[in-house]
Amino acid sequence: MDGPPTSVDARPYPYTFDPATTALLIIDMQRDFLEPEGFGETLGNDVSLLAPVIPAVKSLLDAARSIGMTVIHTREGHRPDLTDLHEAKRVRGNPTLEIGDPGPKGRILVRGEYGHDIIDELAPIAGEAVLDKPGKGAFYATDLGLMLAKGGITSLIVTGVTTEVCVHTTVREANDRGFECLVVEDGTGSYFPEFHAMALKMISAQGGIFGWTATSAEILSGLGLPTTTGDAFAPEATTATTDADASTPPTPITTGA
Ligand code: C5J
Repeated sequence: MDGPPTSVDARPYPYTFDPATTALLIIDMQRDFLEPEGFGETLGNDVSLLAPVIPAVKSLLDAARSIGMTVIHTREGHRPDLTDLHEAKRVRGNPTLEIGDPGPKGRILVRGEYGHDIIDELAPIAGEAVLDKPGKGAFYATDLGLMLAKGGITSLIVTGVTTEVCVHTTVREANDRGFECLVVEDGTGSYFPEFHAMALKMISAQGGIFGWTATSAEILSGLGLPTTTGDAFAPEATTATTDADASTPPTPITTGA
């Protein structure tokens, strides 16, 4: 990954970063949010609205794997004994099933359950951190800050769901901690398209008050990679510098907080 800094066409102005000090952060691409019968649906949302995000995130995940860029997946959820679940969050929204209740995909938003895990299309591979978080922000009650500091990461390319909730909270937290954030316009999504659009505008407004936004194609182009998905980015077809081994399941990083 040595070379000159990468420059990406972005809003409000080009985003310059070094892939060696940048992490692809994939927020909460879990069955509980993207598939029927999970947490998102219990709150009355049409979860099919998030499906279009998947190809853009996949294209960036494949690209990151191909160049050995750090990848961090997050999952929102709670310990099976729910000791990390605020009462306020448990009852919020008057859901049809509360967090911890048994559902068709396992207990709602509980770690270790099928519904809590990341969708098959974006399944982590060895060498990629999986960060479990009890809140909306990825820094709250987790060791993400420590992981980024240890890895020398100063810049984040942020994808995932939902734009105005966990993505926005995390970007705001990251911004206050001194990280540069590039939020992927087609690699983030919301149950409310209007919130998605405004959330992106909020990030790049005022000269980039929280960061930058760009499309996945703009990022791939900036990296000098093809903008179509497919075998060209498959990790096994590249000289990735990661120690990823698809045959070994990753070890989830669970926070002790
Ligand atoms: C929500 C999230 N929307 N990952 N979580 O509750 O954005």
